[in-house]
Amino acid sequence: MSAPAVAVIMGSQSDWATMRHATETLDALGIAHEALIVSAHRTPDRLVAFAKGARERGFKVVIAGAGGAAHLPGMAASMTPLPVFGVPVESRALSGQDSLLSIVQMPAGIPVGTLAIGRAGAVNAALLAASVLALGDAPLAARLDAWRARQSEAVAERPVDDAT
Ligand code: RP5
Repeated sequence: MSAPAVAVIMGSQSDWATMRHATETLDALGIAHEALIVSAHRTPDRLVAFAKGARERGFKVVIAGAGGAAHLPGMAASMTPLPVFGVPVESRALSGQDSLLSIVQMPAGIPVGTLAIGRAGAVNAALLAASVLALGDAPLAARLDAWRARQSEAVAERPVDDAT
């Protein structure tokens, strides 16, 4: 694979169980990526260094997952012109509603494309990143089309008993 096009950052090791679904989806599409723990409040200097240097390092898209008072995606977006997709991680206290609201409610001027809470959001963040990258990458566009076709083919026409 070539240099990583997507950075998958997360606020804590505890976010990895959710964010690994983003990296697995990127793997399935053959998109080079790098996963990093970058905490907005525990490692603020690491966040500044990452976000300010992300474009120069060659990243094209940033996926940022965090839970609770989830300021990581918004802070990252404030320091990079790259598209930032935010994944609200399901929190123990409020089931991720705190994460969702703190990521989605960005004031006008600094956008964060916010996905669903948890695994669905992580998978869809990767698919959105793929869509963005596919605009300038015909082979990737073909892989994404094939991925979606396989997904459609996997859906049975009729329900069956005891399907898991
Ligand atoms: C946030 O706090 C992280 O994104 C994580 O979702 C949450 C809890 O972190 P830990 O206490 O599990 O490290 O910064």
